[in-house]
Amino acid sequence: MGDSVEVTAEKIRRIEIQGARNVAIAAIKAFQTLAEQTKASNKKDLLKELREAQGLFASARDTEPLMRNAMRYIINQTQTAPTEQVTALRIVVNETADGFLKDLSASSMRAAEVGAKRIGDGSVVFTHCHSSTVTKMLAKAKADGVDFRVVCTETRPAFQGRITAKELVGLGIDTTFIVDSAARTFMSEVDVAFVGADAITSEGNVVNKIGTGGIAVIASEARVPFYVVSELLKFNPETLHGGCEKIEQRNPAEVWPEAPQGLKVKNPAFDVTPNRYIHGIICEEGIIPPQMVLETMRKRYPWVFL
Ligand code: RUB
Repeated sequence: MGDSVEVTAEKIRRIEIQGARNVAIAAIKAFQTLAEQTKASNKKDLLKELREAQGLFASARDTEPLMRNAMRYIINQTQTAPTEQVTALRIVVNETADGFLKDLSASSMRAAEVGAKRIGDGSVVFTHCHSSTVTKMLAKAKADGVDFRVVCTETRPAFQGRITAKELVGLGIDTTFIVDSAARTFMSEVDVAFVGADAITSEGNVVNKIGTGGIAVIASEARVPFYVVSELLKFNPETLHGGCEKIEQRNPAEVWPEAPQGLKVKNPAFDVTPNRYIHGIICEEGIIPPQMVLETMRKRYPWVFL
């Protein structure tokens, strides 16, 4: 049995579980645990428990539409299932969650396969933060026998770049680790940049780890193609109706634990990269221009708009 809703939410809050895909997977699995352990005796109570878990996860990390889309999908399927029996509904939650996880895995694998083809022999790849989808793509390129090396940032303040660096070294990929502020210095030797995504807006702008927007500008200045590797379900449907993806503000102590009293320290976890800096979004549909995300979503995932 997996972790409970409470334990999972806490791990997400503390970034023990990090990255949009891993966060969504953990929440989905916790939904399955909830369905397994529930004491609800009717449909209404089971749905209430699921909605409470949904609220807890959404507040554990603000900027995670993939997780929100997944939870909404599972709850909708449970709500509309043609049964009132809790035993049957538990199976609905479990099987819907399994199906979602399977599709998510297929989407990231497809993105990895497509993206890997954009890495040429002898090339230098730049990445920022830790994206499991980007790592999957780099692993695929390595497995395909492409000879390339990677420059990756440490990613202040939580150092997710160290996770990336460890994974890449473990895969036998030649990797150079730099401080975030060295991005411009190293961009001149880079052929292509790849980052993950936490959220994609209806305009095709991308929300990802703080610093991503600046790296995109630097890549543009250096004429380095800048790609976002992401499952399309990171799309936030609320942005279509004028809403903005809320940027998570984290504890300032992550930046400077013993900062002098009276100093203002800000710690936004993410920033927005405007679509004009994005060469393409590498996803389960192949490589699409960011401006085509909305149209592609409507065709592939119409339920997101309901
Ligand atoms: C992680 C981050 C990643 C995206 C995509 O931020 O910005 O680039 O989440 O990751 P944090 P993935 O460490 O704060 O969660 O491709 O694994 O979904």
